[in-house]
Amino acid sequence: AQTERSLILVKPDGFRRGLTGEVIRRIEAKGYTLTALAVVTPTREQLAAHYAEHEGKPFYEPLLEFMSSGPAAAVVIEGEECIKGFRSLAGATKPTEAAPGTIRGDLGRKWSGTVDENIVHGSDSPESAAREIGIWFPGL
Ligand code: YYY
Ligand code: MG
Repeated sequence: AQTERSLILVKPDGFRRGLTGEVIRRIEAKGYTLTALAVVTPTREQLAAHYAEHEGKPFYEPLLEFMSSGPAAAVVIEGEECIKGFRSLAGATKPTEAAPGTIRGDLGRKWSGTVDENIVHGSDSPESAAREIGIWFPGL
């Protein structure tokens, strides 16, 4: 197991609901280190880069619209296998399917409509993490 970095976003729904502290509390309680932390208002360009893999999918435009709906928190965390570990903390993509005990399972409230508002994003691989950190924290 090796030390990794992961890029976390507290999405506009989570930020609006005042859940940024709760997400950070769970990250710290798990033992991961906070490397960078910022409140960001995502631009279309940042979101298009961040979600490039989903371009053309039915939920792509609603997703970018939702992600543009207000400020978010961007966080870089560090720790042993924290990429997979944070995704375990986050739970399944759909709040209806996310297990209790996870961020999305415990706190996710919107599961109907064209886009899942599921509170958090977490990188899914070391390559994604490096790319996403470059989008939200250029130069880090
Ligand atoms: O990595 P993760 O956030 O769990 O899911 P992705 O498959 O990368 O999708 C990104 C984002 O898009 C997801 O968090 C919600 C939204 N979404 C959706 O609304 N409906 C889908 N069928 C798939 C994804
Ligand atoms: Mg993803």
